[in-house]
Amino acid sequence: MLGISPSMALRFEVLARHNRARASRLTLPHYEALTPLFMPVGTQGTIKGLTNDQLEDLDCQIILGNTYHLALRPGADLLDTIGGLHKFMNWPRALLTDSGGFQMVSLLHLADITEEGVTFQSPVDGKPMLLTPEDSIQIQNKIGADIIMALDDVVKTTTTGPRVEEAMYRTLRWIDRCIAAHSRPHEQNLFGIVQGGLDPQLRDICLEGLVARNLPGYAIGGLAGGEGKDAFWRVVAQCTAGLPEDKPRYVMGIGFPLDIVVCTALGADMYDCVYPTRTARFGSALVSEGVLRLTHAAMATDYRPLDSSCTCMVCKRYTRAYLHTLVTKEAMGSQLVSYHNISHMMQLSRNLHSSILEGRFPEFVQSFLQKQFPKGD
Ligand code: PRF
Ligand code: ZN
Repeated sequence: MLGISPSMALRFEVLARHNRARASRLTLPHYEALTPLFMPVGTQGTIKGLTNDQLEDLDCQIILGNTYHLALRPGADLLDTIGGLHKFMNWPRALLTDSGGFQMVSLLHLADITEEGVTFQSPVDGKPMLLTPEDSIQIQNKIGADIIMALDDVVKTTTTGPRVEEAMYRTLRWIDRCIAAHSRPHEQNLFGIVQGGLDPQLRDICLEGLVARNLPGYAIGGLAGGEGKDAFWRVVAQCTAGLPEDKPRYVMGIGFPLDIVVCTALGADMYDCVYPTRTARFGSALVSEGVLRLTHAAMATDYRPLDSSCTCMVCKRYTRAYLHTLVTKEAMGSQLVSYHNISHMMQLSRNLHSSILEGRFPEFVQSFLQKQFPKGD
């Protein structure tokens, strides 16, 4: 055991390492999770197309909710009254909620950020509304997730100039408002989010500021927004190097298997993305070789399973040809491909964990890359 966090709501034990990669046990109030870990996203308190039983069968350990969506429906006070989102959706394992600002800015083009908070037009009645760091934390305290995220000022990674610096300093000012507003530090873990765009100096200032606050965990934000892979990996490498060894590190919005493998090699532990379920609804299955387009005409007469190396319920029972006739037409098509895709992501998480634990991480990465990029493609 290389490190145990002093926080009462979280214990983080690094079980094994290979260079910067770690295999860990993350003990949260509702679940003991193993990392590296992909966390499926359920904005409205549901992972689209999957039941809680299926999520448990698939070994999902932490699932995501979103403050902005849950505050609109069913509403924070209703969740508070019935004892939180765990009870409302009857999910016994861990939950994580994002703070809402990023979703508002990326979903609502009318959102605007000021020092006070994020202002936006209500999608219900069009009235202007404001989400402050205090509001976000208060709502997340009512939702009751195991991990809650600070409200951050996020700019697109392709943004340059003084706006990037402003957003980073504002994120640092807001973290203190979030910490002060957090009323349940012994039941819920507040993670800070490192911003600073692609600028190493800004990232360093943010890292230093957040690490000084001694939070139970840290996220790396502001990535996966259209920047090049080299820039993305450079920022992740800088952030993981600057974050404490004995705290979990979460790269937000990352869901391509290749990115998860690379970020894990760089020392990250947790990931989330809508990609596996969203791409399923558009007819794409994640397989060992990459992505299988089920809408392709050739699939109509392909009687193999989605992935011959997958042992999931969908691969045991259904053919590509059958799924080809369902996808993009029948709800069941999206549901079955989502099931397989989440199974694929959880299998990837387990493979990363066990290969680090068993001292064969380089071999795992090599075989992963060989399948995805055969013969130097
Ligand atoms: N901040 C928050 N949520 C996020 C991100 C972020 O930077 C990203 C990465 N762009 C995904 N989700 N709060
Ligand atoms: Zn499968």
